[in-house]
Amino acid sequence: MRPFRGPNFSLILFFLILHIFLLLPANGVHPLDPLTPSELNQVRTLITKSHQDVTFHYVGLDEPDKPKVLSWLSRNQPPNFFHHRIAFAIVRTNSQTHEIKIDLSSNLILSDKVYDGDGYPMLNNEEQTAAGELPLKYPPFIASIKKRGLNLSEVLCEVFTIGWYGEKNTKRAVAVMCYYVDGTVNFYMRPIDGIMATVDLDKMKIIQYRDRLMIPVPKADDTDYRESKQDTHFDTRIKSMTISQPNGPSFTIDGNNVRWANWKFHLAFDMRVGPIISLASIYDHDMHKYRKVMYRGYISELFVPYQDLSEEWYFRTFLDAGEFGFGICAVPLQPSTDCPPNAVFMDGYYTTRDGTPAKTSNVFCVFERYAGDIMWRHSETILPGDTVEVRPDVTLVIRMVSTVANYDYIIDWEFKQSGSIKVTTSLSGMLAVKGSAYTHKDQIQEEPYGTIVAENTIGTRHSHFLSFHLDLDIDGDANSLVKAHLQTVRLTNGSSPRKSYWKVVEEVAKTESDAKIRLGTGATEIIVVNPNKKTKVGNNIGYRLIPGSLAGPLLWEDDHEQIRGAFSNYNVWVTPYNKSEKWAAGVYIDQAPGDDTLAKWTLRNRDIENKDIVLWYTLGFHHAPQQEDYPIMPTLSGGFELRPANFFDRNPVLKVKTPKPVKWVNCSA
Ligand SMILES: *[C@@H]1O[C@H](CO)[C@@H](O)[C@H](O)[C@H]1NC(C)=O
Ligand SMILES: *[C@@H]1O[C@H](CO)[C@@H](O)[C@H](O)[C@H]1NC(C)=O
Ligand SMILES: *[C@@H]1O[C@H](CO)[C@@H](O)[C@H](O)[C@H]1NC(C)=O
Ligand SMILES: [Cu+2]
Repeated sequence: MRPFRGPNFSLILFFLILHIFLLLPANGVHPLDPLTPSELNQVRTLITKSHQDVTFHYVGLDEPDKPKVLSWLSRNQPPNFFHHRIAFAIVRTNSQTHEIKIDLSSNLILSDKVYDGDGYPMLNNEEQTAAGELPLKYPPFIASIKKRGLNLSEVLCEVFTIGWYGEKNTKRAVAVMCYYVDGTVNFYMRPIDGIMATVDLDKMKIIQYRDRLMIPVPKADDTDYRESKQDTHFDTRIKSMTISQPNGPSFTIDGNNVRWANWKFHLAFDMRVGPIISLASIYDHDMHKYRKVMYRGYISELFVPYQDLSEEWYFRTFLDAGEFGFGICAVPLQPSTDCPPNAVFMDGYYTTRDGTPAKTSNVFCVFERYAGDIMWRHSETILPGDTVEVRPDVTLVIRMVSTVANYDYIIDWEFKQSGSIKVTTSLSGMLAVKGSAYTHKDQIQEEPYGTIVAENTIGTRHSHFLSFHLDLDIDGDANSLVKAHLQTVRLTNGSSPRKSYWKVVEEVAKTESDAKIRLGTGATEIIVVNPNKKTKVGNNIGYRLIPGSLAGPLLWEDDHEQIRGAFSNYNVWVTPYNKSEKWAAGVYIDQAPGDDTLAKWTLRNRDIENKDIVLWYTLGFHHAPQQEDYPIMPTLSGGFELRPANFFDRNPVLKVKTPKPVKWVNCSA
C-alpha cells in the first residue's frame, strides 16, 4: 500500500476532486453543447491571426467521437474531465476553401487543410446582401429598370444558388434576381422576371448580365398580408383564449439539457441544420431507469427543385441547409403567436462573414402542448357501474422556424409520454412566383410550369424534400433494421371458411442496399430493433417509424439536380454510424456535382445488421400551387413519428396521472 503523503495534500486533492465532480458539471459544458459566443470569438481571433482577408462560412462544434461520449455518459464523468472542446470552421481566403479544426481548450489550431474538391461552402448572409446590392449600381441593370418604367429605389434583389449542370467549377457564382417592392411588403409576389445578373461572390462583381424578356411585373394589389392592410366586413374573429399553468411548466432546462415527464435530452443549435436533439432517453417505470432511444436527430438537408425550364429558373434546385444554412435562416420566434403563451425561449448563435458571432434571440421555444387530445381512454359499456378512464395527452414541443427567403419552415420535435417522438414540418410563407403576360388561364397556350394564381402571376411547381438524420440507439447502440412485411395469405385448400388473412413476415436488412426503401406501396413496417435485447415475453425491443408526407422522386435519377438531391430517391436509408457522414447531400453543396451524398456513401453496401446504425428518413411534399397559396400560404403540415415497438413490456403511460385541475381565481372584478 502506498503511504499517504500528508494530510494537507490529500485535503487539497479531496477538494480538487470535489470541485471537479460537483462544481464543474453544474457550470461546465456538456460535450455536445453548441459553441458559445466567446468560443466563436476565440475561433475568429485564432483564424484571423493566421489568415488575411478571410471570410467565415461555417463554425460549429466538432463533437467528440461517439464512443467517447457514450463512455462519458456511462461513467457519469464531468465533461471537462476528459475531453477537449474542438471547433470546426470552414472559411475562404485567397479564393480557397479551408477546413480548420481548433482546440478551444488549449487555444490552438489543430489542423488547417485546403479543400480542393468540388463544391463550395454555405453562403453567409453578408455576402448575399452585398451581391444583392450590386445590380442597383450597375448601369445596364439601371437601364433595364428604366426601360420598364420602374422606380429603382423600389427594387430589391436576392441571391439564388445555381446548382450544377456539368460545368467545371472555377468560381463561386450565384444568380441575382430582383423584385419590385412599391406598395407592398410582399415583394415576392412582384418578380421582375426576364432579367438576371450572375455574380462572382469572391470578387463580389457582376460577371454576366442578361435582360432577355419584358414581362409585366405583377401588381401590388391584394398582395399585402399585414393585418392592418386587411378590410374585413364580416368579422369571424375567435374569442380570446389562453393557456394557464399556475404552477409553472413541468420541464426543466439546465444549460442545454431538457428534462420533462419521462424524457431527457440535449438540445443544441447549429447554424447549418438548426435544432439537434441528442441523447434522448426515456424513463422506464418498470425497470426504474432511463433507456436510450436516440443518440442524435436533426434535419440533415432540404432539397427544393423547381420545375420551370426557362433560363432564369431551370437551375433553381436548392439544397437549403448546405447552401444557405437552415440555422442561419432561423428567425426569432414571436411570443404568444409563433409559440403559445406558456413557452420558454432559447437563443442561438452563429458566425457572420467576418467571424463575429450573431445572436438569434428566441431561436427555439419549448412548451407543453395540451390541445384537448386523448392519450388513452376506455368506457366499460357492458360492465355494470360506470368505469370510464381517460388520460389527457400533454406533450412537449421544441420548435424552430426557418425563413429561407420566401418560404417559412416550422419544425416541431414533439415528445410524448407514451415514448413517441413526433416530428412535424410545416410550410408557410410565399410561393416563388414568376411574372407572366397572362391574366387568365384560357390565354395560356404553352407549358406554364405552374398555376396562374393571380393576374400576371404563375406559382411555379416544385417539391420539398427533407432528410432527417436519425441516429437511433434503441436501448443500446447495436441495432438492426427490420422490414416487417404484412403479407396476404390466400387460402385455397378449404381449411377455413376464410379465403385470405394477413400475417407478418420479418426481414432483417443485412447491408445498406437492403435498407433503401420506397414506402407508400404495399404494407411494410419499418422497425429499428435492438437484436441483443428482448422483452420479458421474448419480442425484440424496437422503435417503429410511422412514415408521413411520403413523396417519391419525380425526376430522372441521372438528372443533375437529382444526383445532388439523391437522398430523395428513397424514403428510408440506413448507414453504419460514421461521424463524417452528417449531411445527406455532402459537406460542400453550392455548385457541387453530388459526389459526396448518401447515395454515394451507401454504394459501399456496408453491413448494417447488429451495428451502430443511422436511419435517414426523407419526407416530402410535391407542390403544385393553388390559388389559396396566394398571397401567403396557409400552413401545410406533414411529418413522421418514431413510436416504441415492444420497447416497453406494457403500456408505458398506464400509470400516468391526470394533471390536477386548475383552480380558477375569481377575476370578475
Ligand atoms: C421612387 O421611390 C421613392 C422611394 O419610395 C420615392 O420617393 C419617389 O418619389 C419615387 N419616384 C417616382 C418617380 O415614383
Ligand atoms: C392450407 O393452406 C394454408 C395456407 O397455405 C396452410 O397454412 C395450411 O396448412 C393448409 N392446410 C391444409 C390442410 O393443407
Ligand atoms: C466515413 O465516411 C467517410 C465519407 O463517406 C469515408 O471517407 C470514411 O472512409 C468513412 N470511415 C469509415 C471508418 O468507414
Ligand atoms: Cu412549396
